[in-house]
Amino acid sequence: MSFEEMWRDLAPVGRYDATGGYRRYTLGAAELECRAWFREEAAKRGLTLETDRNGNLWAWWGDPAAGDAVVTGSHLDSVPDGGAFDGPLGVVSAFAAVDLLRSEGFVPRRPIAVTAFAEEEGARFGIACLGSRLLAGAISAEKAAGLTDAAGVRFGDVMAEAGFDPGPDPALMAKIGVYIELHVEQGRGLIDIGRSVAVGEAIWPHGRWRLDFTGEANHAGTTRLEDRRDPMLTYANTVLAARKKAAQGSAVATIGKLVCEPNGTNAVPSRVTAWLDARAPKETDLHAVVAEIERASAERAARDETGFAMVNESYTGDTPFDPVLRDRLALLLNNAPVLGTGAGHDAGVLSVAGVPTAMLFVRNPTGVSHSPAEYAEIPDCLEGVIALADVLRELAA
Ligand code: HGY
Ligand code: MN
Ligand code: MN
Repeated sequence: MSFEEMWRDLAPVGRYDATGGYRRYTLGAAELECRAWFREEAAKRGLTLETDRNGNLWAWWGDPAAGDAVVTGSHLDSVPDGGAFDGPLGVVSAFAAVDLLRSEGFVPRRPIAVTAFAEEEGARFGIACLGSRLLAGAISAEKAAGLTDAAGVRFGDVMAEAGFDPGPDPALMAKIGVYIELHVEQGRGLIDIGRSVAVGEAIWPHGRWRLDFTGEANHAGTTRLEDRRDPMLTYANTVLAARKKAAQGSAVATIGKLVCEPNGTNAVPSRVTAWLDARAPKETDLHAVVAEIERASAERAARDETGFAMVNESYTGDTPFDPVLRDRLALLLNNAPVLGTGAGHDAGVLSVAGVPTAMLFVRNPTGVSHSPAEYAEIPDCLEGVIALADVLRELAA
């Protein structure tokens, strides 16, 4: 099966040996190599490659102008030190499913496209699913252009240099009849029910908030404790409050990224910037927990005489997948289990934009993701390819 050959080709690209994690950041060297890999795979199959204005990659089987396409894919970018499967499994499986259909002599009645969306993780420019949000008009080109990476480089400049002109693409959106995203399962579910493939139910409401803590830089040795305005103290309390409020409020909250300025061992910081990732099965719970975290932080900032501000950077409400499509695929796939997920996906963005969308999850024995330890067994991955081929055959016949 072509899956294993593609998997082997892609595995070393952007892998950071010291951690075993992947560092594939949009339009960085490793991700450009992933793009070259996608182009080669498309060319090998005689698929027509299209790179849209937002840097999303499309490999067409059939004439896209016919419309009502069956589109399937995922993303090739990673979180810092992410695993091998989150994203690439969906893209490799899509190419392998096309191979399987072709080996049977299947001729699709609708165009089929394999896709890879840009900046799904938001690891470089901070907003997840940036490529699909731009495509769907869910974020303005102006707002996206101003996003900056850790070095302060603007998304607008990087994209212009690469020859892209980010913005909504309603004509391309109109060509998508249905979108199917196969993805490695994130979280434990399938291993406990002894199945290798699940169908997606919905994506939890989730969002990202930037937290700005400001204080007064001072000497670590000569400044009395009572004279300090230390933003690190307020920040530290916010981390503890986030965990406590999430636990009390049926949500999850994570602070996994922070920037400390000036970041000196012997200096009380002047500013700490951190990012809150909060999610919950119920939208009302999510809003309540985020409000609680904001209140607790503001109270602590008053005590510490520091400044505190919280800015919502991205938000996705409750995102159910198309229920008719969901049930049709579950039935088709031998009564596959139907599982919700706390992970965001381009499929969620397209679903919110009105595209009938479904997800397939491939068993992850430990459930671990966004980590070098993320894995799926190859036999399960091959089951996923067969399931995806069954779905494409059903939808494009
Ligand atoms: O953050 C997420 O849920 C996804 O992996 N981008
Ligand atoms: Mn991810
Ligand atoms: Mn993903």
